Amino acid sequence: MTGSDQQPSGFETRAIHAGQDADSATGAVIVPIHLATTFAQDAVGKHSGFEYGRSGNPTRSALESCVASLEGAARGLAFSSGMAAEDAVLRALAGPGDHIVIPDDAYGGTFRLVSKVLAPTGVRWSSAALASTDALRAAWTDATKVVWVETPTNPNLGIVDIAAVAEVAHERGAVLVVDNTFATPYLQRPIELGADVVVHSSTKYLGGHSDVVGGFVAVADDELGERIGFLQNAVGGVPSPFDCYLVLRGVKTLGVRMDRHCVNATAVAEMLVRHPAVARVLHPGLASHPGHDVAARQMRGFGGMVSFLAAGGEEAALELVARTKVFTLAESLGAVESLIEHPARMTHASAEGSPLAVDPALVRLSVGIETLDDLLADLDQALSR
Ligand code: P1T
Repeated sequence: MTGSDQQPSGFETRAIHAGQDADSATGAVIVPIHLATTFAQDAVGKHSGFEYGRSGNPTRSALESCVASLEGAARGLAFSSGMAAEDAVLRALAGPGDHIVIPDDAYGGTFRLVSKVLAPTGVRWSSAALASTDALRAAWTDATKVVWVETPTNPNLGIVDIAAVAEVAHERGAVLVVDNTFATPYLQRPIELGADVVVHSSTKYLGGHSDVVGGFVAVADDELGERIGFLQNAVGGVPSPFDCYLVLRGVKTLGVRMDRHCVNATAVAEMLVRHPAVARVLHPGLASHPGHDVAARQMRGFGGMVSFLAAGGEEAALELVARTKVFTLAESLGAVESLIEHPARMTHASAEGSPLAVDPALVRLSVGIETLDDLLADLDQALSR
């Protein structure tokens, strides 16, 4: 699969080949890390498509084509972090006086961006339990321009019906943005379900190895892509060529990694349900999860994240997250190794005291792809003391 005239169609094939033709100069089968910051022009404005490294870079272009293809998007834009991607999207879509609806359990960084960075510039916002379109309708104002959805949500693993929210947003002229970080395009493709924009923290499953911070925006519409691309070039939140290479390499194995994440997470969730030290397990794969049916409909698998409430409350949660050995106590998620964390004090500390504050008994697991028995034994020993 070397010629660009061949159009690979399967997901895993596109993950490995889309945007990644063999290098025309050398035949190298892997996209080179192009470090050049500037590109020679034959005459003024006559060039290969690349002029200056902030505006565009061949390694970045390969990543952008690949992930845009996986998301079924018209255009993809790689960013230096998930937050830089979110910032560019929201600035392109909402200005002073405009109103944004965010989930009532959004990622803490999204909440901080909206409430502490955009709100002081005059952007208005409210949070709503987006699992219900009634709650979305109730939050609506005449100035609502953007609906921001995460599904599954971080860290409560709530599920939002993307197609239902898209219908409400579109009948009222707003844009639907879906943060697809937890699901990845392997498990869920929001644009096919009606979303206008998809964002990622590619630091997570896309990169997949805890060795790169990155963000991604995929848009259904070229015109919106132009606006976000203009802002990216004007502001400069671009990823380095090496970071693009790392994400591109990670994406090649996304499908096989997600399959294993899903298998391991399901087994972990089932084990936790039976454990007396656990009060409640949050995982969309459990039939008892309120979003299970919607997740089964719009996702190909239920993902690698599992959260639970420690029966002994905050103190028990803080103790057990320090006791695991295979699960490393650390922020972030979505990589091959298993991580455990305490959202109220770690990833979601910025939401403390707000309507988005997280239950202090909550523990979040990013279930990795290690040997399942080792993961189960590790959690059991941490919970059983
Ligand atoms: O960390 P960064 O690459 O800037 O991405 C921000 C972000 C956006 N969206 C979601 C759903 C996220 O989970 C994140 C980052 N989250 C963590 C670091 C975390 O541990 O939850």
